[in-house]
Amino acid sequence: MDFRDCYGRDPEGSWRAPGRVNLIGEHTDYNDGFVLPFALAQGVTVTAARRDDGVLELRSLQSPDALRVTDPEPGRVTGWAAYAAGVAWALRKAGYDVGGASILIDSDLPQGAGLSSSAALECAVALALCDLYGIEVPRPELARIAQRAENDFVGMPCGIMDQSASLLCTEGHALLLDCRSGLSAQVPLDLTGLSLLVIDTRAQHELVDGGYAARRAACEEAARLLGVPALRDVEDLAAALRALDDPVLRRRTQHVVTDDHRVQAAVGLLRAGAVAEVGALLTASHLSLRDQFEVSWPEADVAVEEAVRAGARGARMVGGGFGGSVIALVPADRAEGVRAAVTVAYADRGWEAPRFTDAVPSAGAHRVS
Ligand code: GAF
Repeated sequence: MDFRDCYGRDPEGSWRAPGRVNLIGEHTDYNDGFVLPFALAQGVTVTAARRDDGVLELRSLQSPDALRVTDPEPGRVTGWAAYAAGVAWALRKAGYDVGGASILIDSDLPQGAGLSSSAALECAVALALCDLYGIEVPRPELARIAQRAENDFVGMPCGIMDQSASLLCTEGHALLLDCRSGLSAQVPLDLTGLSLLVIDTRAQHELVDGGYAARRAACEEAARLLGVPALRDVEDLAAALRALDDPVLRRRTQHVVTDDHRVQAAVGLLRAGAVAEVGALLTASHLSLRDQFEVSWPEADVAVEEAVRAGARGARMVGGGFGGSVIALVPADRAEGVRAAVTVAYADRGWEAPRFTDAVPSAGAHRVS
């Protein structure tokens, strides 16, 4: 089925926005900290044409639903369509006069695998609407508009990482983003001799359901008690941990502050060409996410453990947690062994077989035709 089959006319163009893997710096974005994601080759493609009646028509090759949204308002649109309609709403709220459109969505990103399929959808729609209506929005601002769609229209209190990764990443690089200032730098990610294996643990994640929001609220409460604007501002971790009475808030703070440090350390190693050395930081980040931030899940812990046992230089869960994917940094000649070890460990436990993809640091969102 193509655009013509759906809408009986030709499209005006196609736009593609990638999913992401975050190399390191998890749950640091909404603490005004640092992240280091890169864009995947997999993503969401939107094919679209303007409509002159303001209506948004939405179809997806991954869903049987056909939706017509006449007046996008929070709460009125649910499911996958809310991410697309939310972007039109957020663009209009930001003062950009985007009109209606017929939109066909296609994706080769697994949903719920923690690879940011929602942000990819938002960013592809955002680019399409801006281009169709001849509106130029700087990409960092477009990322904030897409984030607003997710925060205020979908109701998921995410940070700015995923939308920034989808819009700002470049091929062969990771994106060092300062989530407070919005300043970013491209950091070369040369994987020669290494494989960055994405292991879809097949435990689906659902971030709208409360665990993510609870983590965010705990971080904000810790910052408030410590008298700093955000956990990024904690300079003396030991003193901060002594000052917090609540052991849960102490654990959350410890994770955020140390993961911010790990981002800086990883950037130093990448810039020095010591990519394999980043592995140890990945595993340290995973243990922190498991034990201090408490967002890991059994399939991720087993994947990390088995990958490292089979020769990965390091591995960790990626994204918000509670399900999704793990990445493992593996010498190329050990990649087969790692896949086999994780597959056997899952089979032994009676779990659904994991899926593997080699991550290739790819281009950010762009017009395709
Ligand atoms: C999810 C969110 F959408 C991001 O903003 C980020 O907080 C991430 O979880 C955790 O690092 O992907």
